[in-house]
Amino acid sequence: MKTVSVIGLGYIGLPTAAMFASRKVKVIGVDVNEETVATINEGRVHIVEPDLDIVVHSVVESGHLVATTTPQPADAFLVAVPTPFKGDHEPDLGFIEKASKAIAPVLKTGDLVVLESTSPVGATEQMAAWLAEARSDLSFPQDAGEKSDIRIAHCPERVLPGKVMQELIHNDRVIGGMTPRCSKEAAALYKIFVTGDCVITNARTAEMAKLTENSFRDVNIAFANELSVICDKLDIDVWELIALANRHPRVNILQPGPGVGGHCIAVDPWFIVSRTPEEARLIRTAREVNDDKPAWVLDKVDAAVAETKKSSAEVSIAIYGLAFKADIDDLRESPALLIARQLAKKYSSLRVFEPHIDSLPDGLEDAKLVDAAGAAQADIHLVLVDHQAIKKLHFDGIVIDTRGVVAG
Ligand code: SAJ
Repeated sequence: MKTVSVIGLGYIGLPTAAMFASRKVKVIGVDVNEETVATINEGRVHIVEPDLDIVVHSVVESGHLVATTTPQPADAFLVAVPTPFKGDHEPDLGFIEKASKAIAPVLKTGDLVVLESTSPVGATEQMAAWLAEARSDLSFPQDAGEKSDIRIAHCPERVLPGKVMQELIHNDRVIGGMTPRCSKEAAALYKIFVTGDCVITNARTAEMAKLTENSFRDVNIAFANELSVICDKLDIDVWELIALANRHPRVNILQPGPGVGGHCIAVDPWFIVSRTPEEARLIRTAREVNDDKPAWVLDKVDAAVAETKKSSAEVSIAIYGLAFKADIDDLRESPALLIARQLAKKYSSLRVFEPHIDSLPDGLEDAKLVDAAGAAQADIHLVLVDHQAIKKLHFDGIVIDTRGVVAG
């Protein structure tokens, strides 16, 4: 591959672009956001991911990575744009459609287009249809099979935020080409930096594999969350219970929390539910169980406030952690943030201990960002994230521990 173009320079696209560029491939990064493009071209990053800044700085300086807002000709195009859902949990492929229409004019015979975005089953075929519609002068795999001018594949990203730069290299990749030749070319592309296996299947199975992985985790977290609610009612320490059950050689229960956050696990299972609503009963219920957990935590806080016999204006509540999971600064789709914002509407004296941020986000204007000593003086201590810095603390007074930091 002489030139690779990555469309969408976000949490997946930018690290992937940087990885190819670090292997001396010429990379054209494309993003609709001018500020993102300018930041990258200065050798800086607009997202937080360990080691990403160092690699981006070096590949921009060496000239291997250049960012732009306008697609340019390349030999391979990797589409890594968001796939959110709409109002009723229906997948929104609008960004994939826009990206397809943006790259179509610069496609040429022999090019490979890979969809990396997590997508509902059928999205790769849909992308191929959009490309074919825009370029009737070229042939595509859905019509021309192995003889097509353009090769198309789905290769879902599967990296864990916080460990992206290692997992991109070491994780196995699922490669779903629209034909065997498409798969072969996509596998050869990823082999430029992937040391894990590039396992070949078809596009629909690759799409479903990614959704299955995140649904598997969601269902298992829902099991832990449901256990935590049951144990609370039965006066059993859920953390001790899970530790005991996990001593069984074939049991491995995950950890309860204040809900499931992030941009993937709380979204992707809906892509299965929306395609097969009658069949995906367990997957839907798991989503509901996890989505209900923040409301359960809020009820616990109300009960604790009642215990203090103080009014909502008098009682002081310390919140420990706002991020969507431990030891990262990412607040997007965070159940902890959702809970904090709800509490801020009701209680006027909120203190937030979140060592990974410098200022509080919208909705928490009246709350105070405090250090551990400032949090320690509160009447109620609400632990929402198991950051290392929070695990070290000693808590006095009423504690609501959603992460098992204090117990055990
Ligand atoms: N969580 C719990 N209890 C647990 C584990 C997680 O409550 O025992 C919560 C976390 O606190 C967080 C949420 O679940 O709020 C999701 O965190 P996570 O660490 O499970 O996953 P993500 O969203 O950071 O990344 C996932 C990964 N998928 C799987 O592990 C199957 C990652 O490999 C995917 O690439 C990523 O989704 C993605 O982009 O799809």
